Amino acid sequence: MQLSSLTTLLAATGLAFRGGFCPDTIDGVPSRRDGKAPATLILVGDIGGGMWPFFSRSPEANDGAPDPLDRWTRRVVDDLAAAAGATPIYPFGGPPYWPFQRWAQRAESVFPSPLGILIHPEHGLWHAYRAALAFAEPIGLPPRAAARSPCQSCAGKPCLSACPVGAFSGMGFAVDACAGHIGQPAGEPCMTGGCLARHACPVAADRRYSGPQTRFHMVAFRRARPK
Ligand code: B12
Ligand code: SF4
Ligand code: SF4
Repeated sequence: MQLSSLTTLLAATGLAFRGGFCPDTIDGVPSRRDGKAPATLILVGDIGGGMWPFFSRSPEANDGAPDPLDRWTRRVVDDLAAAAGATPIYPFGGPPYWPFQRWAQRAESVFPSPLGILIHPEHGLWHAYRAALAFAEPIGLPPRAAARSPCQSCAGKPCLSACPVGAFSGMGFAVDACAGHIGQPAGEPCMTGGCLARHACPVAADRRYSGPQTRFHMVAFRRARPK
């Protein structure tokens, strides 16, 4: 398959090409369904909420059953992978989880931010990974853009001081502090407007998710948080 054919298939789903790489053993990419080792792994995902109009109008988003985004992703990406001759791998469904953030750093120029989420020089913190596609054949990939992390030159690092409960103290993400806050009335600004730390980041402010998408992810996070 040519990359251009894959991007045409992706355009009909709202998902975007998120880079790719030729896996080594150390990358821990599983074998394909046909038993072959993948020659190319391509990541697909959301950029700036591009998938939202497609997902929000889907049957899964409106049937009231659990995990609508994961179910939508599986249906759409399973079909796309079958058409493209790829084996799909998903970031959800664990534990254990496939190391998508490690794979993402192999696939494109993204960097760990102080929030734990990867930052992209153009998309900022407003992107996510929905699946990986394992191809048996080598696929021509665009040259990787030379880029530096925007965090390196970010003067005040406002993301680190915006959380009302100090969930990002340099010791990782204090999930319990965050979860405790957003479960209380005082956490309503985070629930309706989105994570204040993420919103404090000045990079790619024009790619922030819409209100409904933000709220959807926050509700899903509140449900999924470790108890
Ligand atoms: C379990 C999980 C969580 C757990 C625990 C996170 C943690 N501390 O590890 C919880 C439920 C808390 C969580 C929360 C969120 N998560 Co989460 N999560 C995952 C998941 C499913 C597995 C992570 C894992 O264990 N991987 C296995 C290890 C071996 O893989 P790895 O790549 O080598 O590990 C990396 C991560 O652990 C990362 N990491 C370390 N500390 C932290 C802290 C945070 C907050 C995050 C996000 C990552 C992170 O660093 C490792 C090295 O690169 C991944 C998907 C995936 N399969 O990777 C998403 C994932 C990491 N999450 C993601 C996101 C966006 C979030 C949220 C922002 C969700 C939201 N509301 O929108 C929140 C953050 C909270 C907030 N205030 O908004 C995205 C990150 C995208 C990106 N740009 O990097 C991922 C990749 C899912 C996706 N579909 O894209 N998450
Ligand atoms: S506010 Fe600055 S340090 Fe924080 S994620 Fe954005 S660019 Fe990086
Ligand atoms: S959602 Fe709110 S409480 Fe949780 S980390 Fe973000 S700013 Fe802090």
